[in-house]
Amino acid sequence: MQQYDQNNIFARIIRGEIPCHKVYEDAQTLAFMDVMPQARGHVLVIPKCEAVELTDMPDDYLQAVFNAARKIITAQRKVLHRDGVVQLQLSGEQAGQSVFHYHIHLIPGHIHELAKH
Ligand code: DGP
Repeated sequence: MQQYDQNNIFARIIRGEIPCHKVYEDAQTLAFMDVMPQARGHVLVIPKCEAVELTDMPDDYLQAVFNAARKIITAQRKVLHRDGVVQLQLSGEQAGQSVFHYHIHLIPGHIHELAKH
């Protein structure tokens, strides 16, 4: 299991040390455009707490992340006129996780259209 690194790239984005294209923020979550999008409108939702993956997530942050995801999916459908949204979350290096701060990918389109996953 990966230890939480306070200097991981998403922790630095939360602290404002690295810029991002923000699409949503509240007290417990932040959502921004993925820098390597698998499809147009690819958004990442992250909690503002120290969690590497799902098993580290406190209940209230988990709820907040999914509440934010629900709002973003509604907006993606409205803006992009696409019904399908792939919701993807990789837990652990062996699953392909590359940034070790919990995040959900919200990727408009069909799973077969994704370049990487
Ligand atoms: P994963 O493989 O599930 O850990 O996905 C990590 C995602 O994070 C990957 O799709 C690219 C994205 N990413 C990595 N670094 C940055 C960054 O500095 N800014 C943004 N916006 N996205 C990043």
